[in-house]
Amino acid sequence: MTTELKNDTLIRALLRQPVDRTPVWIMRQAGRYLPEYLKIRTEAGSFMNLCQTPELACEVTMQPLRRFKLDAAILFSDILTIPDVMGMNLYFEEGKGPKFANPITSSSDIHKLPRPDVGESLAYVMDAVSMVRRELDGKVPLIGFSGSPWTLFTYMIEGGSSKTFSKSKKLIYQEPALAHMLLAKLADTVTDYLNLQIESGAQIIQIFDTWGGVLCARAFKEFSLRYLTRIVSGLKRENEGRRVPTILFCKACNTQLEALADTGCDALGVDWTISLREARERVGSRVALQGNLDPAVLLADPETIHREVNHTLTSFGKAQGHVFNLGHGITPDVKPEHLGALINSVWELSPAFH
Ligand code: 1CP
Repeated sequence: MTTELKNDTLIRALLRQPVDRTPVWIMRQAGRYLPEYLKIRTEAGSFMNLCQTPELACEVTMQPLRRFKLDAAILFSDILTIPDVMGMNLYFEEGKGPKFANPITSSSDIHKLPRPDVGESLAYVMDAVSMVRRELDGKVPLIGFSGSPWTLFTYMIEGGSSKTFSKSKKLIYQEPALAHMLLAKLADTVTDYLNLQIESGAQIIQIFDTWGGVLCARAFKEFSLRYLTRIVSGLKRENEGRRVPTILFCKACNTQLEALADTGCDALGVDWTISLREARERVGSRVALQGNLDPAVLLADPETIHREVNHTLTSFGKAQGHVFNLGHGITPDVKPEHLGALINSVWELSPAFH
């Protein structure tokens, strides 16, 4: 496996070093908006089979890179592989999102959850990481990822997706010690998992706190931020003689940007509800920023996309430390050509900002 990196624009931008254009990658760049993904997904039979077969996970990771001039690959997997190997047995019911064959129904179920040996039970993820690195051959860096402890906790306690997060919130308010026990176990597991991804070849790490924004400010600090900080301080920060930048993406957490910038991460992913100008003013030079085009812009025509890309670049302004991305994942109803238009616009417009 080569350790040479032909395009390190993304790593440089995440470390706030000079670049000659703004790097771009897209959250959920491999997925249901691509017909070639849907084909493999059907052949694989189930989403879990796709994740658990390194050859298929590798193929799906590479698909968007064949179409678009992206500055990174992101490993194809899911954040819910951790609860799966803690014994909850994850499955996806068609059109209904994630479910667990062994849901949590009592406090004693929570006590019984093990700290898994992810090197063993998630070896298929590490195999996929090594395979993607070989396939990339140093073309662009590979991003590894995990869910945050709080976001994993919500899926585990709710038994799947939720609109109200009632069970998770009841637990943190009524039984905080029990909640902390599980969150601490998740934080240590996530740290092991991410360090193994780094050792297997992941060159950048992103942590998704998709549901941090449902907590009040005080609960966010106690039940999410504390564990994000613990993970960031436990991560291996260098590998193959290169810094491994860490990105925290916390959706709907814009009131917490300063605190997130103090976790020791290199970059913050921001959603589209804040202007990059304001986000930059608030975090200063502590971290790079990633984002933050509204994913719905991709439903509009290419001229509109071009104009909105220009707005996003202008909002960040002429400075170091911007990574172009959406403010959340691309949705399945987007036409692949529209994503192509976005990426071409970033390549065309961004040199003027450097
Ligand atoms: O059948 C299918 O094809 C299922 C769709 C799908 C896909 C394409 C799921 C199920 N997961 C994924 C891949 C995935 N998930 C990636 C791949 C890499 C890439 O970005 O290209 C990543 C990074 C994730 C991470 C993930 N999974 C998050 C955090 C990111 C985010 O978008 O907020 C979350 C919350 C999940 C849970 C999950 N997995 C799948 C679904 C449908 C969901 C969401 C359920 C919900 O809305 O609560």
